[in-house]
Amino acid sequence: MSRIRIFSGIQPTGRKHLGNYIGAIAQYISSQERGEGIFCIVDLHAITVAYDPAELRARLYDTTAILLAAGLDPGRCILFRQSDVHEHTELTWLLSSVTELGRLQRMHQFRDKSIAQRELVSAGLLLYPVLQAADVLAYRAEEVPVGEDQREHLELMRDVARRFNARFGDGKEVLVVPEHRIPEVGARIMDLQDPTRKMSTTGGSEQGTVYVLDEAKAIEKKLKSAVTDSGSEVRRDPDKPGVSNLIEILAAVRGASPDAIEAEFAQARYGELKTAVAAAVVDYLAPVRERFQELRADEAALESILAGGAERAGAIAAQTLGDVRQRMGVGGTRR
Ligand code: AQP
Repeated sequence: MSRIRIFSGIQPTGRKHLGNYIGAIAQYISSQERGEGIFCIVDLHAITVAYDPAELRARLYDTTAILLAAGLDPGRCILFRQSDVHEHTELTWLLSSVTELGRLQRMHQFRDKSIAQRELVSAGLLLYPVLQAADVLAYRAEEVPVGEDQREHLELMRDVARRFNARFGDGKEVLVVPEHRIPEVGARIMDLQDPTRKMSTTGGSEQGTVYVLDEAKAIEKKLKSAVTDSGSEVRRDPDKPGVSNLIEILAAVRGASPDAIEAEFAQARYGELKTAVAAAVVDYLAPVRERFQELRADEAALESILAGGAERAGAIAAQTLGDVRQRMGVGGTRR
């Protein structure tokens, strides 16, 4: 039986946070046991908003080292840099012809991020979800592990694949319609200072965001000063977003169910819950931070891993592109 193909992309910011870790990175690591994992650091997505070129390169190495430190194994998965495989950009253009403009304009992320841009709302920001669709569809991936915030983009990519197949497939599924895999626990980790908003790279508060590379002391401080709610009972409730978030974090980090955490802390006060979450998160992230320091120091080794990954990824993507070009009637017939 062939193994399931799993693809996901992650932005090259050095400041990966606990939400990214629980919602996405932890899933990448476990997916190596289940299937053929293909993981891409999406530098071409990062250039759709204002950025500094030298900084981008440095952050790309940071992200590579974080993923390896977390447990991605280049011997068991493909890890590469998006811009090293030019098929992603070519497929973006080809797929833009089966993507509805109005839908792109209505995407939540486009609307939120365009408001945040001071100088320029780029066309790239609008096309971001088409590039994301190309990332996944180029590999004919069956499954995409992501956090809850990516649900809308996944739906668009599924529609793009379906429309392509209907228009050009001649009854065949030329592009695979992927399924998302959103974790049951920790799909949407919230900001510790404003638990009605998701923990986020660009939109959150510094004190409300635990970074993967934070020192133990900083993690403790942030979790112990997390905003909680009125009342004193430790249980999940829509009126208790702060406490619900802490329960969810502890459950995800321990690999337990939120029900089990509620039962364990049924007699406890908020302070005890915060202390337990802080200790668990410190233990969870400490080994990643330690391994990161070592891996990040050797940029040549990181480049070599990314180059090896790009070669393997490129071979798969080139096959899909060959089929897509042929179906769409573009390019020579000998390609
Ligand atoms: N708060 C979150 N809880 C659970 N999962 C999350 N993800 C992001 N925030 C949370 C998931 O992390 C993956 C990688 O995200 P990314 O680095 O590619 O995207 P990003 O958009 O830069 O990360 P942020 O923090 O979401 O940035 P902002 O808020 O600036 O857009 C994705 O699978 C995502 O679902």
